[in-house]
Amino acid sequence: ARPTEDELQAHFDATIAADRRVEPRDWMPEAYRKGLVRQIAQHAHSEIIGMQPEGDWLLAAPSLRRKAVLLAKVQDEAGHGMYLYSAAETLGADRADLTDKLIEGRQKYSSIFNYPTLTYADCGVIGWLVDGAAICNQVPLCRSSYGPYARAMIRVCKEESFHQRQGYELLMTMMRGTPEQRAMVQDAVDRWWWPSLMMFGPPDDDSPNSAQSMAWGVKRHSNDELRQRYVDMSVPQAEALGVTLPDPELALDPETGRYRFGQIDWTEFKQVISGNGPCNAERITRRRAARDDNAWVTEAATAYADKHSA
Ligand code: FAQ
Repeated sequence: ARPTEDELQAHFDATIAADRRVEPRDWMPEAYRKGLVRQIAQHAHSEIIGMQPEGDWLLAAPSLRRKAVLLAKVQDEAGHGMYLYSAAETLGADRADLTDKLIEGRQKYSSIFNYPTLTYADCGVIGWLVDGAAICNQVPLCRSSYGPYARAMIRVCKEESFHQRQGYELLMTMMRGTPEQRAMVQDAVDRWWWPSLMMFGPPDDDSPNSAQSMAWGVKRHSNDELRQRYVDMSVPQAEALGVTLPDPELALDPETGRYRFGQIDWTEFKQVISGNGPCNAERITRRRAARDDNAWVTEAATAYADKHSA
């Protein structure tokens, strides 16, 4: 006899309760599937849109070595995006459809990629702070309840760790340079610090998806918990680098051993995620052009595959 809906639900609940992985062929509640597609698609879109801020410096990186490093990093981001779209496909999503939703503003991507890269130091700061925040957020996702997503995160996190070190190394080099170079690093830190804190999402009491996502073991820690870990991790790194984080309220709390920090500008965050950040329009315009200008490649590849399977 085929299992009833109740039996399927009970099996799913038992899988989650025992901390085993849910796999593509397993039965899962529709809301679990939908929630995962939402998060994984948003994550994939972030990787793809995230190629643009650093990509803007590919032709202007100051040496052949720096250019090769940056090119490799940006290519890794494309790879992460492809990997994540594949994970979304195991849930029945269609990649072209997800891309259309991104371009039409029906799916989000990380707020952080809506800020401009004004100087080359921004590339170093993206590696250090943005990849640093990404790691902090994604390491726990390696234990996410959905198998394909969790496994994708293992490789992605290894590469992000490498990205973070290349950013930090770039900044260390600039900090050993001229006063102008050091000022450039400090300026980039001043502009990226607060947006990097927003990457972790709204505060816990204003995070509509958190409770269900954590009950299902998709997310393992709350937004505020991961943000706090990130602050605690970044302060000593800033000291070692010799830069000041732009927050006068940042101070070690002797009782908890954690850093207290100032108020995040949630109005700015809401503006950015609703499409009104400094670079939202530019990012989407470019993504749309890439889709449209390269449609012939997809068409040719599809025609070739059809011919071979015929
Ligand atoms: N930006 O209820 P919650 C990278 C949305 S790293 C934009 O708390 P949730 C690597 C949220 O989707 C960046 N939107 O949501 C790289 C929801 O809207 P919805 C990507 C945000 O899902 C480095 C609403 O606000 N990483 O790309 C943001 O429980 C360097 C309410 O929020 C990931 O995506 C935001 N910052 O928690 C690449 C990690 N925060 O969908 C290139 C996986 C929240 O209901 C260069 N994702 N929203 O319309 C996650 O861990 C979670 O989805 C959170 C949000 C923590 C981002």
